[in-house]
Amino acid sequence: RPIDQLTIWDDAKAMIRKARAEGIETVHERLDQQTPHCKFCELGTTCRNCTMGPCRVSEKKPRGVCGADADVIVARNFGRFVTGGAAGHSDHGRDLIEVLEAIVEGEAPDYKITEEGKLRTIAGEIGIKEAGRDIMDVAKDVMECFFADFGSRKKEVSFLSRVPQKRKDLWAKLGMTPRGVDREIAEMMHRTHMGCDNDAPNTLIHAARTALADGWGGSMIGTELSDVIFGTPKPRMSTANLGVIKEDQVNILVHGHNPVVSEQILAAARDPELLARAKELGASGINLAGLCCTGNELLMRQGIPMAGNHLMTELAIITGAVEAIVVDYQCIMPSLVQVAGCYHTKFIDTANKARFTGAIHFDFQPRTAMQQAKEIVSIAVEAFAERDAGRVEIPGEPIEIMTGFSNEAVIEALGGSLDPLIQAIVAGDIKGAVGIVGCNNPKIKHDSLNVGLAKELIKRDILVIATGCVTTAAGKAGLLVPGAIEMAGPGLKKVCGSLGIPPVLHYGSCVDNSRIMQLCAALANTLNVDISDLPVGASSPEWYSEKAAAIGLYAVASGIYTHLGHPPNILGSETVTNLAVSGLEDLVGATFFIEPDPVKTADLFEERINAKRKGLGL
Ligand code: BF8
Ligand code: SF4
Repeated sequence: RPIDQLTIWDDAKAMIRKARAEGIETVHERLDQQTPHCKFCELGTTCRNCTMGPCRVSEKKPRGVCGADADVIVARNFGRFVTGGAAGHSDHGRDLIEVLEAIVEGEAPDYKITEEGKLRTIAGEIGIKEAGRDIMDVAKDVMECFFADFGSRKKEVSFLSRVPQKRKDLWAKLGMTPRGVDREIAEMMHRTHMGCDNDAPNTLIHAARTALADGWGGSMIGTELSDVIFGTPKPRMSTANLGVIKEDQVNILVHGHNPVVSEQILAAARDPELLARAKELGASGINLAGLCCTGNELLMRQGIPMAGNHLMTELAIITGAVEAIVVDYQCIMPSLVQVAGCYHTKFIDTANKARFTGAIHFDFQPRTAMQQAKEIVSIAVEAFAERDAGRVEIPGEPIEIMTGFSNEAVIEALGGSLDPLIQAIVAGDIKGAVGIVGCNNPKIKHDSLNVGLAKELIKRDILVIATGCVTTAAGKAGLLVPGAIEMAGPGLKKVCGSLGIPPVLHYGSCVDNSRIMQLCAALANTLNVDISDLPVGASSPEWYSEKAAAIGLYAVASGIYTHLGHPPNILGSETVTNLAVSGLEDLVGATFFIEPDPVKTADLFEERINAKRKGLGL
């Protein structure tokens, strides 16, 4: 396909052109090779859950060998899909609990409890006594409570304490209360074994429960403990796009999700000895930049610049100026090893659960974190000598962005409570809010919908909250600076202008969608209504991953009207599709809607928000 159809960005276009000139294959060529995709798989009507099959069902052959019909097969496939996402986020959350455990046990010399106050607040929220107790004792109890959230002995995960009672009662009635993270994940694998849950709606209810265990369990634990250990984000300025890669420096890109690794790489990149060695080799410094969600983690807390989102990861290496790409897990295209192999770039993986053939491997551990991080940075520094200056091309100048909007920071900016925000909503200056979250997908022109929808919404005085890969898109479009109020409607312009904040707020990585859930719950609790009564929405316009599906489903199950730019592989079942786009309204007070056009999407959000405002008497 012509380059102009692939992306809206000049930096991306320049690098795709360079890749083609140098004969390097990217995601776009591979998508072309894979198109057309299998029609049965697209519809969700294939099953490989046993060896009587695999089966493909259709009108002509409506049942698999075991007798499962399209409804059962689609529901099982979607259930497992969501569960994969919930497992990814939640296992990331578990890694943070393990770091907290190592801190408590004195076995993580390079990590500490940075936010004692936040840890005490969390303890209070989950029913652990903290007043007058030593912080390490509190940390131990919090750690044990969160580990227990993963098991099966609890009636509900701890952070359900944040959820409005009405919503909790509804979940209890529907059998949707998340009891334990691992429990719901394991139960979904059980239910979808041949001969178990053969009632599509029942399977989907459990899919929602598994997603809720992610949103109010694993992800929320991940976010909150990351804040406790690395600091709660505060507003600050940074930059984004490939221009953040520096021609005269050793460039290290961190990619993946977990700040446990990337925070240590950042600290090691500031080591004076390594800096001296970099200078000896002719570099003027060591430059760290982020990709995807671990980039968001470092951006939110440390202001580290963002090189790009999902579809920029291959292209960042193609600048020819990247000495090392250091990855942990999730959303790391295996192709990066091959792309790195076309240059002097070292590809370094750090997690035993996410190894890449051909990578330099580190089994990154809390006990040895800094020493390992220094070794990794040293590999990058030495690679500078191998760089081929003739192949370096860094497109574009970095764009300014404002980041660091945690709920704590927002409340502080509002003067200590959510009241001014509620007043702005009541007055109609802010009509409502939509979280735009998630990914890129090469099937959709890169960032066209992410940016298009954000612009359309702020024009209509709808505040946008961005996380995940949407962040970089919004940033590059100039939407993450206070000056972006010029693109907003008059009400939003007035409110954001007076607070000095952008009309699109960067709320963090994908696990940080839990911050948005917490904000919605807090608003609902303040107003004494359910989350489904709020004038809010969620969207993932260019989503691709299992994790995005889990996020979408926990948003809907929490009562938030949720947009997807393209459908999941469920259209082969009318029952499942109808439930997703309409039937869920009666159950949980919200549905999914699928719409590829950003203007129509904004219309639908506006309609919904106006209806919710009316419901609240506004
Ligand atoms: O968790 S937005 S492409 S990087 S899945 Fe992945 Fe999607 Fe990016 Fe982060 Ni989220
Ligand atoms: Fe076929 Fe049923 Fe086995 Fe699936 S579980 S592969 S539909 S026989």
